[in-house]
Amino acid sequence: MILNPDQLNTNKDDISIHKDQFDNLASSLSRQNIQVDQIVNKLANFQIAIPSWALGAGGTRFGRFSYHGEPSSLEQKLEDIGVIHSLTKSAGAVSLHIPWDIPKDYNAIKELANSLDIKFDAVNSNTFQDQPNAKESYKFGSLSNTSQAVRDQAIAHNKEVINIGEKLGSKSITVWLADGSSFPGQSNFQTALSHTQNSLKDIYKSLPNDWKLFIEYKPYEPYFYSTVIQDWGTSFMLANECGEKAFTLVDLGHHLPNTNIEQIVSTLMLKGKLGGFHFNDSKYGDDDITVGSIKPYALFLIFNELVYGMENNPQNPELSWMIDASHNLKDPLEDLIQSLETIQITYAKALLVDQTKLKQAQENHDVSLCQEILQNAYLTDVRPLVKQARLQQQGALDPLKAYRLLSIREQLIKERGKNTVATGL
Ligand code: LRH
Ligand code: MN
Ligand code: MN
Repeated sequence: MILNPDQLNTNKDDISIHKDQFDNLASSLSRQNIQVDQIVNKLANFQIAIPSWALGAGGTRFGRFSYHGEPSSLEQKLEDIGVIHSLTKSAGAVSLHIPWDIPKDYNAIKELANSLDIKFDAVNSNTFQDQPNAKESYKFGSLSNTSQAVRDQAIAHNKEVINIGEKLGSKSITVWLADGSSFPGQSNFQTALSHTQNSLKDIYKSLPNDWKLFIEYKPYEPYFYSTVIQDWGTSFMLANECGEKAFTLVDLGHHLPNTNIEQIVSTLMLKGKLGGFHFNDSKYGDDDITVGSIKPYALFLIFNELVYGMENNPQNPELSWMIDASHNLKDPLEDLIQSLETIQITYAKALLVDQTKLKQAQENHDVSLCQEILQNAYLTDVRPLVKQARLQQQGALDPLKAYRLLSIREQLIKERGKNTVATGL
């Protein structure tokens, strides 16, 4: 189903109340010397990639429950992203996981993406599952495996993913390794790390000049005693040894409880080594639930550092933003709309932080004022700014409401049927 912009006149009922709310907020912010237009433009330009694996209902390791009308091909996944993008105007990119979503007809896929205003963001390799007919098994690791044959297969796969991405116009590859061990003594830490470093260097050699390599870390899962790339420090070290086109990727769910993620973000940006970002939220581990559903203030503090870095760290490249969330209870499209909304809201709040005042308060060691400045931004209801950014681009004032009013899921079920299964996790 391809959404026609005419179908978007769901804004009619809400436009006058929005205008009032926007004018009120804009005049109060202008009195604080905040450039409202600039913030609205930044919000309009902020695009977040949707991963191809988040469009079907995700599972748990105990079961997978299908959601009616799920996309069963890459084309249908792109159409779903097209729907979210027409409503939110903030999902103008897709991130493919290979081999879950290998295009069959590259030109047709590129044309479809283009017609939906969707770009190809980072491509993701997968050496955490064995593929049918694969010669070697990743049961005991991939890039870190003690067997040269397994490492070679995993390296070749990553090079193939780069080739696929090149044909689509992607400019980066994300490597996440499940490699690790579940029992003490199972693996030699130094050997595993050295193999991983050498394998990454080999992949890096095949990286086109205008590409980036993102190295994702995660402390545990699927293995429960050790993970080879367990934390940002390990990723940073590996990226440094690879070279200037290699960067660390931060996934919000990949930290032990209470880790100060905003400080990690800040350090990486200072060093020019933060390349990509995966949004989600969690209460316990890598829960991959809707962005901002559990710790919205923590997300704000992280965004505050991201905004600071984007404004003060020209040494850091533009970031690749992606939502890495999927689960099995909500309509996946509604869930993504909610995540996108929270990301935009939180970005807007971070843009309100008065950096000059904050710096002054920090220099005066006025701790209470520092906290007040952050709280003041966080407690401002910025939804009219986010709506205004969407309105400017002919998006929906309230994307979730529009999604329901337009009966999109019902139409998808009519088109695709009830018993559909998407590829992915
Ligand atoms: C690993 C991860 C990584 C994978 C995705 C499916 O937990 O965050 O980014 O590619 O999930
Ligand atoms: Mn991730
Ligand atoms: Mn994850």
